[in-house]
Amino acid sequence: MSATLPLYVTTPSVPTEAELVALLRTALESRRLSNAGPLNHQLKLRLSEMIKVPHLSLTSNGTAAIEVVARALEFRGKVITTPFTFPATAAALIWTGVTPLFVDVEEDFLTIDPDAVEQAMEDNVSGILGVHVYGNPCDVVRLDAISKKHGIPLVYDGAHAFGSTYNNVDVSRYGDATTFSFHATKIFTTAEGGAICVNSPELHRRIELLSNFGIESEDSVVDIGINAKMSEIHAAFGLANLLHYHDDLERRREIRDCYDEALANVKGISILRDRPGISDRLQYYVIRVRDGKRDNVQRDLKSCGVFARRYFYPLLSDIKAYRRVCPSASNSFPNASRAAAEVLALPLSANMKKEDAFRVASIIKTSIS
Ligand code: T4K
Repeated sequence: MSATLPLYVTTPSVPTEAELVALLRTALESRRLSNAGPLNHQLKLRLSEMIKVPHLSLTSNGTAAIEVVARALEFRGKVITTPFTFPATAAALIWTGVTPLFVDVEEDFLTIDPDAVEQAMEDNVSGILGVHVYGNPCDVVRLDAISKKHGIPLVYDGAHAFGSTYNNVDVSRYGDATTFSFHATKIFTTAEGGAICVNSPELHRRIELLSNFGIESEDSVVDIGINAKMSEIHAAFGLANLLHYHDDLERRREIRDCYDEALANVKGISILRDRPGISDRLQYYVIRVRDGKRDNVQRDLKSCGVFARRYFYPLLSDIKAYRRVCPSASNSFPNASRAAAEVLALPLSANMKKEDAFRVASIIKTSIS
């Protein structure tokens, strides 16, 4: 059977036209298009039940979710985070007037290194923002202890981690708040969208207020909020997509297993490990290509119609615009720098066929041999 070309790093799952129209009808007939409409309510309920979290707010995207959390937790001064991430993580802090303080990541899982966090602590640090990179949870136990010891909030950017559990508990139950992205490239998508999960009802209330301009009622504005709301159209898209969500995960598992089989023990390559204790990591399939061959491999894949991505290169700490405003806790980030030079996210989506994964693996093997 022929492969599905071109192959992008990810391709969104979409509902059928009939499924989408059925859900959109509610919005079209009622003309309720935004501001906590019934479809938002329904999606919120479905997602909270699905991942078993007490408080979930929907947002317009994953970046706005981080901004709202930063305001809700009154981040100021510096917040310790990682340079090995998508620009949104640090940009959201900067846009709320907070300075990201970069520290290195752990060698194995590429999540923020708790030792580096501890070493970077200083008086004007008001929080920690870890990133569950590629769905691998941070070392939530050690980070929790550090945040409690210093009396500062702990937040996770879980843009890649929707639906993942760690020690049988949804990743978003750890820390004070977790943000998700439901962008088109994400495992569960509303086209554009995101969510914030928290355990505290008071924090949840504040987040809901801040996401809607701080408006409490028609005659009461209690805070300086922003517009971070999800529209009813996006909520409809999400609800329709949920109809296939579990099947999509199963398809992704099949593709992951094919890659695992085809790329095991290939000299010059290692497959990113799962942190022990996690359920599934199906957002990105990431390999590390050693000996400076990563960019060649990416080029060879591209010439065959396979668009793998160097998530995350360059490191934020190497980008001029970030260097200008973000101090670094150390002069170098050896683990993050090595990762930025070696990582390659291979195509992974529910639309792929098994032979696609074997074909990608075979191009890689030829490229590095
Ligand atoms: N924190 C982290 C750790 C994140 O990774 C992200 C986003 C965020 C926060 C912020 O969340 P949002 O505010 O975005 O909700 C993509 C996504 O745009 C971005 O959401 C994501 N991370 C990042 C890792 O990937 P690009 O610049 O790589 O996107 P692009 O347009 O090159 O798309 C990648 C591939 O996906 C394309 O080659 C084709 C395919 N694609 C893309 C889109 C948009 C489709 O098939 N359909 C589509 O509609 O950033």
